[in-house]
Amino acid sequence: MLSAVPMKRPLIVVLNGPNLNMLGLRQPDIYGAATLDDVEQLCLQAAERLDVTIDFRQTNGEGELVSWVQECRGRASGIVINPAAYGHTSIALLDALLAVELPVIEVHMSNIHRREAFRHHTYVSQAARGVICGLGIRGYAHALQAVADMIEDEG
Ligand code: CA2
Repeated sequence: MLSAVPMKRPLIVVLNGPNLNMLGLRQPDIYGAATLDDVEQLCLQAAERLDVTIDFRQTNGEGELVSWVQECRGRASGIVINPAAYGHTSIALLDALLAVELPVIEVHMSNIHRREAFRHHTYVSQAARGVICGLGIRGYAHALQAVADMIEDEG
């Protein structure tokens, strides 16, 4: 008799860049009142619905962010990243995301196109399958849905 073997859930790594640990503590007019812990809870709830596992992390260090992206190779099935200011400045982060060859969705809570001109361009977008901005913390849940769909579609 064949017994059902439970399928291993795909891993999606959710990466957060510099200063996002301050979420909810300063500038609620731009970023809202939710803290980064609230964002993690929202992502965990979305992950349950989507039947995926997430690894949710934040760092202020560019090198650490690059290393975490590199570690995704062979371990994760996709990446959701809010690179924060490094999105606008870091070619190193872009190179790491291109090298890892995984589906990437970039998230910004604010609508970066309605803000200062220096926020309109992001290097990370060149490695991303899609970019979500302006939807607040809900953008993370939409990004997880998009990556989960890509993993399912592409086997
Ligand atoms: O809208 C976003 O999610 C951003 O990635 C947030 C970054 C900003 O540099 C990007 O242009 C857009 C800033 C993250 C810092 O977040 C703070 C939150 C509260 C208080 C201070 C900073």
